[in-house]
Amino acid sequence: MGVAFEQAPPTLGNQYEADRVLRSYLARVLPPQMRAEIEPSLFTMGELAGGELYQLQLADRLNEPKLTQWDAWGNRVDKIELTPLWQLAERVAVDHGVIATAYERKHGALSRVHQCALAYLFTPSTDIYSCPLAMTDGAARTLLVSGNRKLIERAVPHLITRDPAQFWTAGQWMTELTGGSDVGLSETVAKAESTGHPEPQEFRLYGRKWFTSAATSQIALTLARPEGNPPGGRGLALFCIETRDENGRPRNIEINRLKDKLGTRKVPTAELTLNGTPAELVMGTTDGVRNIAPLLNITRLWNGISAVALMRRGLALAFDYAHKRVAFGATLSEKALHMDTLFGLQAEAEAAFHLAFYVAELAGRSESNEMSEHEAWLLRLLTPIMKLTTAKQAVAVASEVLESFGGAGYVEDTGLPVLLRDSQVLPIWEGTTNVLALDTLRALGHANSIAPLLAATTATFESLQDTQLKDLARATTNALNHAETWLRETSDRTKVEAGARRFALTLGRAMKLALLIRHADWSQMHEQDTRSIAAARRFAQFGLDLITVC
Ligand code: MFK
Repeated sequence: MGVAFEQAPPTLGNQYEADRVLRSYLARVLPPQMRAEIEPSLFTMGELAGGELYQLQLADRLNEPKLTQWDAWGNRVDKIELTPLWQLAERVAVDHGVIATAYERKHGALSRVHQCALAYLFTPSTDIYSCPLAMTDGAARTLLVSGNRKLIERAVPHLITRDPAQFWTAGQWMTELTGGSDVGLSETVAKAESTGHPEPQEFRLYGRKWFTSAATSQIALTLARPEGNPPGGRGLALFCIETRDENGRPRNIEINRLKDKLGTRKVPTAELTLNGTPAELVMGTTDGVRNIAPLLNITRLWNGISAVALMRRGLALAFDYAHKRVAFGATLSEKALHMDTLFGLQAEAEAAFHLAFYVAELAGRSESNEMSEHEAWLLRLLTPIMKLTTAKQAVAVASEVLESFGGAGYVEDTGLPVLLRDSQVLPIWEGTTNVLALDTLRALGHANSIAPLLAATTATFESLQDTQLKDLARATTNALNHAETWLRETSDRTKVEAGARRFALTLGRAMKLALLIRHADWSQMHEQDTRSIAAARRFAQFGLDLITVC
């Protein structure tokens, strides 16, 4: 009898230990003392992500959240039961401070980097539990900057706790039937209740929310139009809702159904009717879109961190498998073309990583009030650029990762197809590519120039040692120069709008390469490691200047 052919599956080790890019980055940006203090937390999360969580993720594959609308006695209950993976993910996230770390601020501004590193390790093994975490983080930040003492005291301690019994998640209920991008079209009405006192006013909300992710949250930040307010985003106000009463019943909220989505199947995304739901104003009776922006910017950061995390997971599996799979007489790792393909993907992921974590650094400085005016401008500009470009890369990389497994990548019980389905949400939610390309123009404001970005990037290149990197640096500044000239010389606003996506993609690629160059130079000098230089060269080969090629 011949021996049956059996294929060894890909496996994962400790996902912190195995991640050269993360470890090298942290060695550059963190003071040694801080790195020594936080490494145990990253090591533990890396162990969970490659071990217990990953095993449960594979076992939990077919489970989905369940909505029960009625109990046996005819009472409307609208309960959602989460899957075992998500129940464990919540405990792990809270126990290990995946939100709390950013707010305890034990290491000042760099606490945000620590938190994002935890989130990056945690995310790929938890089937987008990053969604409720992102919104919870964004809600905490939004409430803190709102200055609303009552809500800060009531809600924020629950959002940032390390005690699972006290933990609340927050939802972000923005999207209505009228659309997800043009939030100003929202039709939900806020009716003021007469309290007999001049202040504070109480409100009840009436309307339908069409795409509410993670509908199990204890609170939600949402937009509604106080009666008499004008149409558009300015006429909306930002409200905070406590979703359930002390008996766990929805507070005049009906969950109509859960969405049947392409991916993110563990996320209980619901259609809701608000039928007189009590709601508290967060700040002011107008300007809801502006007031909810801190939440949007935090969830966009999470989107980018999730994008690089999913790319990393796909590549960890693909590289491992390449050492196991034998075809045409050798392992795939011995095949020049297969490895060349994977190294191309690695370069994309590595460049994306540096932009996402750079935005995390800036966000941390902003939250610690350590930010210069220039950095505040950079954070505002790079957040949409980072979100839109990393999301696009995540989809492309996930698709190639599946292909690198051949047929196995197309078969559900390998656990691989979910990578592609889940990545596909990243360019859609939290602002599509085009909406964020327009937001990039909005971020430039009246100055309508990227000259400060160009100047800062050129300045970081001055200390470069490596000649190959100096060449790549020239290509980067050329691309930024080109984008600046295009913006300056295009006076027709319709043409600027039509080119906004190419403009934003160009800035994104150029900034990724700039950050990769800076890191590669450091890594060569301090770690005698030239792999980041190889990644930078490879990333540049794919093209920098999308304004000219599209
Ligand atoms: C993996 C984890 C990912 C996270 C998971 C979360 C799951 C949740 C799923 C969702 O809820 S997805 C739905 C998310 N929805 C969006 O992201 C909305 C997308 N649309 C936009 O972002 C539009 O650009 C926007 C709604 C903001 C446009 O609305 P308007 O009313 O046309 O905005 P307008 O008038 O330009 O701006 C109003 C104010 O807000 C301006 O300030 P001023 O009043 O001072 O002039 C803007 O500058 C300000 N603003 C807008 N976007 C901003 C911002 N400020 C700072 N940052 C921003 N990003």
